[in-house]
Parts: sequence; C-alpha cells; structure tokens
Amino acid sequence: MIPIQIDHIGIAVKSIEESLKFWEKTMNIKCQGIEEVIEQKVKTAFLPLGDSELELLEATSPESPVAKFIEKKGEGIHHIAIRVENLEETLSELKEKGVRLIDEKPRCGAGGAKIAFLHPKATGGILLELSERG
Ligand code: CMX
Repeated sequence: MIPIQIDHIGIAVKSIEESLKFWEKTMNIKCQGIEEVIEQKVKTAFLPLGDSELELLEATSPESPVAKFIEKKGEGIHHIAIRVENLEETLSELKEKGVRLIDEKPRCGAGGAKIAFLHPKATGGILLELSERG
C-alpha cells in the first residue's frame, strides 16, 4: 500500500446550499463544482483547499448512507479519504490482511476518481475511503 495524501474530508450536511453560506462566505473556501453520484444517492460539492479538499455530502434519498448518518449522528464529518497509488492492489493487500472492506473492487466516485470504502469497525470508528486519481 502506498498512501499519498489526504484526498478529501467528507462532511454530511442537510443542505449544500445552506452549508455553502458558512464555507464560502464566512470561511472564504470556494465551491468548485457540484456533482450527483446517483449510485450513492448523494449530491457532492467540492471545495479545494491546498492539495486537498472538503466534500459536502447531501442525501438525495432517505435511503442514502448520508441520510442514515445524519438521522443517527446529525451533521458532521462523515468520512476521511486517503489517496493511494494503486487502489486495486491496495484492496487485495488489505483483504489478505483480513481488513473488513465495504467495497472489494474499486468503483466510480465523484470527480472521476476510483474509490472504495473500508468499514468503520476495521479502522477504529472512522469511515475510511481510499481513492485513486488518474
Ligand atoms: N463514520 C463512522 N462510523 C460510522 C459511520 C460513519 N460515517 N456510519 C456508520 N458508522 C458506524 C455506526 O455508528 C455503527 O456503529 P455501532 O454499531 O457501534 O453503533 C456501525 O458503523 C454500523 O453502522 P450501521 O448504522 O449499522 O450501518 P449502516 O447500514 O448505516 O452502514 C456503512 C454503515 C458505513 C457500512 C454504510 O454507510 C456504507 O456502506 N458507507 C459507504 C458508502 C457511503 O458512505 N457513501 C456515501 C458517500 C459517497 C461518496 O463520497 O461518494
């Protein structure tokens, strides 16, 4: 496994529009795009910051993992994403080590990245996303 950097921090919000009032107007961190990830039932807003970014996540359905998260825990940090060099190899390596994976194969995430999640029970309580960018 070759970790590169924090790719982004995912923040669950009830409304991207409402949250942007804080992040853009108060914090002066500008949104550079909003994209819907239909498979995950979320809308995401990207706010680049240095080499990394904040990703605001709004559920598009009550079945969305983000809707379930907000229902249980309220708005807040939902996941941390670490960029790795070769996601497919990394997942095989982690599987061999017995790490509980949510996604055994990479899938398409927002911004054209390949992504996969590790279960929070395997990481000390953090939903960890691994991502590879082309
Ligand atoms: N961070 C930390 N812990 C979390 C968590 C999160 N985001 N979501 C759930 N958990 C914890 C729960 O608190 C629970 O712990 P306890 O048993 O100690 O209470 C445990 O994980 C199981 O949670 P659950 O509510 O029973 O299970 P869910 O059905 O809600 O599923 C999870 C949780 C992580 C497996 C599911 O949300 C998932 O598969 N997530 C990956 C996909 C995803 O989150 N997509 C949205 C973002 C997409 C994107 O960024 O593109």
